Amino acid sequence: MEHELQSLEAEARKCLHDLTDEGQLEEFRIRFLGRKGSFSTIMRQLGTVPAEDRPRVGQLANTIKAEIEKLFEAKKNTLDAAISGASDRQTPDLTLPGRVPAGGRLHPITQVMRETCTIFENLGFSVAEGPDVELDYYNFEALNIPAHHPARDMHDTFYISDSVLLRTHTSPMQARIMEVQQPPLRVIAPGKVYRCDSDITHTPMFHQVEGFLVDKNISFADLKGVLTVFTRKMFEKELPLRFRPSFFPFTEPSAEVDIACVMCGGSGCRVCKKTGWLEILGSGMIDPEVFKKVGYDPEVYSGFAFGLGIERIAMLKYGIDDIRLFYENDQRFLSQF
Ligand code: 2NL
Repeated sequence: MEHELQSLEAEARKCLHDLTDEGQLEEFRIRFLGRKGSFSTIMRQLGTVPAEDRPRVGQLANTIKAEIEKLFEAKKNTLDAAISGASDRQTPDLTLPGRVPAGGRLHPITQVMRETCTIFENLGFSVAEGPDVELDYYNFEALNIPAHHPARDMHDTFYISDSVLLRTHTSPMQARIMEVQQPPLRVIAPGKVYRCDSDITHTPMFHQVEGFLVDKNISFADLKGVLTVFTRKMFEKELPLRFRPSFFPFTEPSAEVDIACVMCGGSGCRVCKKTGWLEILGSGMIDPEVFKKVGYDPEVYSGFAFGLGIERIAMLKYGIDDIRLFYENDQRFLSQF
């Protein structure tokens, strides 16, 4: 019996050492330590051992069983640790669909702004940016709009002090450039402008690109050529154009430029108010008074200038009827561009 106990111990040790998963561990427990397991079976036979040997054999059986139980617990702990460690570094499931990262994109106004600048840069214009907070002088005086001139009313100006304001257009930058550079010049000034006005076609801040070209012998034909190229590139088709007489204090003669309605093609609809035309920008030949203020001789130089609203171009290009959509930052709107 002692011999049997010792070989059982050796076998249990070997099995415990070799087993590698929880299933085998459970099989081991049932086989050696369970109620019908090897140790229980031997213990039940203790009665057949001669009485004088019984205490010694019984003690040996208890010691061996306790030892195997201790080894069993230790093995169980190492297996548990190995399993929880393994679940932390499971191999990736390569059959799962990938997660699409949320991609950002440029705001539609930024897109149209950049597109506008690129078209003019390709025509040889350079880009100049200036301050949003301007002097009254450059915003009005230098552009032939003296104090109390009725044109000041049209601008709904935000004043910061008597002589400082938020620019109402980007032409002040162009007056600054003409002051310090001599013709020939081809410059556009993109940027934010501010007017105290708010409804479905006006926001208190919007974006403009204004441009001018000054050289000897510049005529209205040059203005028509440059603006025709611009509209055709921007709207990606050979749209009919119309130059309609207008008035700006800094240009003479002045013209507003219309394109055939992008919605109805010219037959008349709600968007073009049944006229068949959409106004897209203002332009004209630079007034000799502006040249005199910056020290150019109007007898030598002539030039044209224009100003366009980026929001207006974007609304026409994409068929948007409320300017405020650009500034609500609704992802459902923005993700369409
Ligand atoms: C409009 C009209 C215009 C200009 C802007 C300009 C600049 C200089 C000299 C003369 Cl430096 N003119 N800019 C000229 C005509 C029209 O804008 O309706 N803009 C949205």
